[in-house]
Amino acid sequence: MSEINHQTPIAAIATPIGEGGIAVIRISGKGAFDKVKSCFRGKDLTKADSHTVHFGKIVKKDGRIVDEVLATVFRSPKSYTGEDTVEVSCHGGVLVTQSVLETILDQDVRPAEPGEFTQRAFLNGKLDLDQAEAVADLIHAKSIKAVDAANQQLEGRLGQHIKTFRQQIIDATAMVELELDFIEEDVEFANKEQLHKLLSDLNVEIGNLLDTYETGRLVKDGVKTVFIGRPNAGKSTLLNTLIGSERAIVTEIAGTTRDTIDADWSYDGLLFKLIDTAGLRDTVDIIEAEGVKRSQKAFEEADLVVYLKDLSLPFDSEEREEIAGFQKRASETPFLLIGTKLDLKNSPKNETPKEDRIHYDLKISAINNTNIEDLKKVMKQRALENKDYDTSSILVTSSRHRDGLQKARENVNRAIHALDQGMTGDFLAIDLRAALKDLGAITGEITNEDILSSIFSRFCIGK
Ligand SMILES: Nc1nc2c(ncn2[C@@H]2O[C@H](COP(=O)(O)OP(=O)(O)OP(=O)(O)O)[C@@H](O)[C@H]2O)c(=O)[nH]1
Ligand SMILES: [Mg+2]
Repeated sequence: MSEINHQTPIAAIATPIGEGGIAVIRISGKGAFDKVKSCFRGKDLTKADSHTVHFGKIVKKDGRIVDEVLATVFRSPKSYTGEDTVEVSCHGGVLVTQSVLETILDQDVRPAEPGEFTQRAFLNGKLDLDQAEAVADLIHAKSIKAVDAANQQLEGRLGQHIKTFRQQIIDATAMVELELDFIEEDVEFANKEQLHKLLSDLNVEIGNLLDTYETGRLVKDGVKTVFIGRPNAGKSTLLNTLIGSERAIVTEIAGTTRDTIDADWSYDGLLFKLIDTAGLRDTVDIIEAEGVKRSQKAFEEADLVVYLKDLSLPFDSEEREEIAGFQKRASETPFLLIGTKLDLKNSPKNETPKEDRIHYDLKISAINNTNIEDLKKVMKQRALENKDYDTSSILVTSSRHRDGLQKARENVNRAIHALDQGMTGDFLAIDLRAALKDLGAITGEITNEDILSSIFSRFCIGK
């Protein structure tokens, strides 16, 4: 554990603003106990043991009582930030909470910036940078799988991998330096093969971790799923069926949905960001045309495209081509072709003509709830297709971590190349040192103000 740096005291409301049973105000920093003591009528908090709770009253300078509270004392270094910390639990009204905070701030305490408590925890060595980021991920998580992934990172599982990689690079550097010591005598790498193997293995291991990013991204951010198809195909009806509420307007008029409509939907622990779009067709209506443009943009960014085709109607001239285009691109953007209104299709007068036979991934009726459960399964399967997905394995979920790993791998590859080319050890050492830096940036062993402020500004105030 690094030495605790006791900074000026800061305070913030740590619970959401709103009415609730209780709210918590957190105070951390140098002299935190003294500061709270000056407005707390109850036990002398400067004398209280760590991890003890004390009943008392928060009082203004003029003696007016603001609220009855419980104050929990955490003595440095055994606190979230590593500093002396008090958590004041007061009644959870908006005004009362604000008044308690203001009374504490009146004691020469500064309001905390977003994420400042966690930033102090990081600076005091309580958390690695990737663990601090996991705290934000955990708070923002919108699905159980995202919670799992954040918890793994918070436990330090990613950090462990990175530390192992760093150690391997340090070992490789030691071999290179051994060679450098003998450079005058023109000694070849005695253990060139061993070094080569070490670096190649490392290259593969970093690659394996990098491969988890595609899944990690989907787990953390959700699967951007775009419903497209002709007007009236049943896109909005399906969105409403999945989320179980009438989010999108449904009518029998083709061209009902004009703008893209988003809705979050969780299935089997995975978040889907559903996007209902304006039906694709040529139109002279300016508003509808803008909607069609937005639909096109939505599917360019999609993680999963679900094309809905009304089974009761024949294909129009361009529809088959359009579908074939999506199918061709399916290795880049997973695609599902779903036949809709199966209930109508089943009636004899709506028999599909033979030439319209095409392979559907599934046929559904949103109105009769036919095959909707299968559709949910298929959506999840297709979204995570070809992606190693094992809940127990560590996932890289952040683009910052992916970038760091990618750079490290490039530098390791450069070192391998230099070795193959018979270059001298000093060249290799440069590449290896660079790789070490790239990995160190992930866990925060090497960092700078810009990185820290961009990471901690994502946090809410009070965390
Ligand atoms: N019989 C039957 N009708 C359906 C089904 N799904 C949707 N419909 C009807 O089809 C019509 C169009 O449905 P929408 O969900 O608005 O279609 P859309 O694709 O969103 O249409 P636009 O917004 O115009 O692009 C409505 O009258 C729905 O009630 C279904 O499974 N069976
Ligand atoms: Mg619609």
